Amino acid sequence: QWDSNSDNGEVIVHLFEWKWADIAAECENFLGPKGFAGVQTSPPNEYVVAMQDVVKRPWWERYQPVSYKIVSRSGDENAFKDMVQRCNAVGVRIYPDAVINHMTGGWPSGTPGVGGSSFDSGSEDYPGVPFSGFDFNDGNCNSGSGSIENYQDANQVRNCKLSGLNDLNQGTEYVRSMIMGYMNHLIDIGVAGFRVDACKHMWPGDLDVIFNGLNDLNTNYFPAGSRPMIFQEVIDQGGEPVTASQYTGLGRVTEFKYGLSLGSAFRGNNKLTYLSNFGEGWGFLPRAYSLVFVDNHDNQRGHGGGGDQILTFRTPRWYKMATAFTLGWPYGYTRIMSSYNWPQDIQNGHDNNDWIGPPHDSNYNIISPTFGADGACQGDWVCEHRWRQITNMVMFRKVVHGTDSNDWWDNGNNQIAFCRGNKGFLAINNESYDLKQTLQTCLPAGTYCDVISGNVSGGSCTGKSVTVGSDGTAYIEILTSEDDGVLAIHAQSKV
Ligand code: QV4
Ligand code: CA
Repeated sequence: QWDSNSDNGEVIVHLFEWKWADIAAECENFLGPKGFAGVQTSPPNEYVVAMQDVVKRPWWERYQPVSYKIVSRSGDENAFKDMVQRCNAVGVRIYPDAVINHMTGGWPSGTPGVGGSSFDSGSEDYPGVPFSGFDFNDGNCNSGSGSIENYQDANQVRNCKLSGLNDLNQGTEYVRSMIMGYMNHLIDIGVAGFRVDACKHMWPGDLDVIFNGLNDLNTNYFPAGSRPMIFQEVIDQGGEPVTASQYTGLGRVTEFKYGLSLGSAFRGNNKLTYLSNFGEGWGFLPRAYSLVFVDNHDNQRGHGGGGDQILTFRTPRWYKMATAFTLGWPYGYTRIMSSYNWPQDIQNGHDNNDWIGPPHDSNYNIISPTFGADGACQGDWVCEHRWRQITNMVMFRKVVHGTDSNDWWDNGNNQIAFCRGNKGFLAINNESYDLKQTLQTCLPAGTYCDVISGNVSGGSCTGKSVTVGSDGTAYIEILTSEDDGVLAIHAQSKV
């Protein structure tokens, strides 16, 4: 359950709020050829249609399930099946976001599900599953409000409502069977695993039963006996009784300390020289159990863990440097965020527009991404995964697969470089002055294209090139005047 079930590299892209038909096309046109292992999708199940006076169709409506029917603004079950088939066909796996801790928060009676199902949040009645009041944790929650009030109390964290969301009791056979039924339906369609939402708020023992009750993967796409990859969302920044390591025996766990530490370092609040042992040496989870990322859909908008250190597409230079380091560095299974832009309205450190949903038409239908001649997304789709500096580092990670880091160099401050076996070399300059050094690249002699400043095209480099001598050293330049403070070469960027 820790293995990705993909052999197309080691990077998952979170195509946040993308429609299934658009993901299918992206797998074929881009992700397969560029070495992406898979896609984390938004929750495919039915959720509440959130229409309030100001907050209309927020992205977070998808985290309030109404039923486990495969119907959403991303498409219906047939569209989902088509996406899974087409992505698997080009080696790109699908990992849906499974929201199984809870159902909706409080909504006026008559509020519909996006697929038309009715529900009543007050009586915890969800006929679309069906779930009734017997299936929720009200009797097991010891807080006054029924919501989580004290994160120092592990019982509250699991048995009380997260932000007022009706909290399912995964301790009963019936609730387990409905959740397993939903996840097995997706497994039988052909998914490779799941991002599991809010695992911190469910008992590890219950999750163990649920995950062990999942089917082996569909043998039309995977070897017999393949188990779903599980990556559990657990925000653990230390100081709480609920910890990430309580979940590592069940599957991979999100390592939120990673993006926070990296954001702090690239913002200049820590020295890059200290990244030489980034990973277990910093108290992070063992790399075999960790899922790492620079930002995610929550903390890029101030939700969840991370605060103001998190780097996002809004700080592009640092973001590309941190992403290049993440994809170049051997620690953890990597996920990159693919976002949409929205107009922030920061008041007292809080974005009042943090709820704004994906690009949509006048009927709130999500609009499809469109692409310019250079392959970049247009309009409000940001598509970080299509930024050359990020795309090419995804391929870097695929090329250096199986190697560790070696031959670390730094200037004692914010210039660093390291090799990946004899397959790749990465250098970063986050100083206010140029990097001009002869460094060990560990690569065989020859001329290599820098995949950050350009591509390999027709036997030549559209960006910078690096000439490696017979001793593996090369003259490396990263000028502060250049677009990006990174240089990367690898075995497949040789001309
Ligand atoms: C409001 C009040 C509550 C009140 C409740 C009463 O804030 O105090 O009790 O009304 O009904 C939305 C609104 C939120 C509202 C809630 C319930 O933003 O104001 O509560 O709905 O109606 C996303 C958003 C939340 C959103 C939620 C459900 O971030 O703002 O809440 O979806 O729509 C912790 C968890 C971690 C979690 C993180 C955000 O440990 O697991 O908080 N991250 C995951 C997802 C995240 C999602 C959820 C969990 C919930 O990544 O996107 O929250 O599924 O750290
Ligand atoms: Ca719970």
